[in-house]
Amino acid sequence: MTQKVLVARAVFPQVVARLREHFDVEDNPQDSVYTPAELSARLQGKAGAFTTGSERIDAAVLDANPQLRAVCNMAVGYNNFDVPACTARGVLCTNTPDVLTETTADFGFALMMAAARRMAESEHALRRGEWTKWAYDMFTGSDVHGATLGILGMGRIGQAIARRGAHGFGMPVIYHNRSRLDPAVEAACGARWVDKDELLRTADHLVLVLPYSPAAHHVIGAAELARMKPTATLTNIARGGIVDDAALAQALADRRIAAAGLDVFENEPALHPALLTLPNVVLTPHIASATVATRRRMAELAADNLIAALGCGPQAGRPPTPINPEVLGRA
Ligand code: 8YV
Repeated sequence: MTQKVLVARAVFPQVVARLREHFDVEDNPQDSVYTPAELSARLQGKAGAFTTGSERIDAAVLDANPQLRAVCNMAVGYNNFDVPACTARGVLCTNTPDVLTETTADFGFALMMAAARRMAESEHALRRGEWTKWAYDMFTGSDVHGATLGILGMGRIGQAIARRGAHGFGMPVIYHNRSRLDPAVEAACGARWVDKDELLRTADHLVLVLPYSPAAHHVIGAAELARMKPTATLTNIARGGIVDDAALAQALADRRIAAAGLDVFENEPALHPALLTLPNVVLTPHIASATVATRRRMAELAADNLIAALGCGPQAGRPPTPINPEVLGRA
């Protein structure tokens, strides 16, 4: 009998059509955002799910759906999966690394530059008709070239941002990560490991690229913001929850740091109301991976994973990017 799968959100019709070649697909062309209870109900009878990074797959969902074999995110982040709970039940989890690295790094760099050079703030003023004359101090920001770039979290995307800074903009690059990179990789990125305190105190532009985990919750809060330079910028393209948004809004209001660029938020799509009123923050709606080509590559890779994980297609049993490969081959 054909296996059933759920596509939890609207995605490229061509990708849904590919899944239909292998599975009985319940898709979501209306793009409803399911509550946890709705998600669990829609997973009834499904062997697999194509998810997009925000659908929580935890012990309760798994126990209500013991037939589930694979959950495949169209996202590199996978904090929506309780991976140990999935592994304990033999459920394969997959994500979409690599295909979005350069696109996401481009966006992180652009957001950092937009914050440093006050692009959103000045554009809003222009649209309000406030540009009446040139002034020597009109929207003066801080330089990016030659400034010290700090990166917290030095995985694939962090390294891609480091390369842009070091090789494109002549920036000294410092980073902090639980583990130091291999010296050859450090050299290729032009980056130097420092402890977190030095990172906070030294960076002119700090970019957050670490994965979310409970241990990463509020790693940037009031105490950390207080250690940054008053001229510094903070950019977050990682996950909401890594930054204490209320503390950041206060630091921006008090000009304890100069500016921020935020693509992710604690309770997105809701924002901390203070952020919306502040001039010195550039706000974007979680779009760092959003180019047509990259979103298509992410969707195709998530589909490749789902097809292979459920024993179909040319890579049957060998999904390309498993998170918990130890479940593969279990009966
Ligand atoms: C996604 C992301 O757009 O890949 C990630 O982890 O945050 C973004 O690229 C988002 O998760 C929805 O798929």
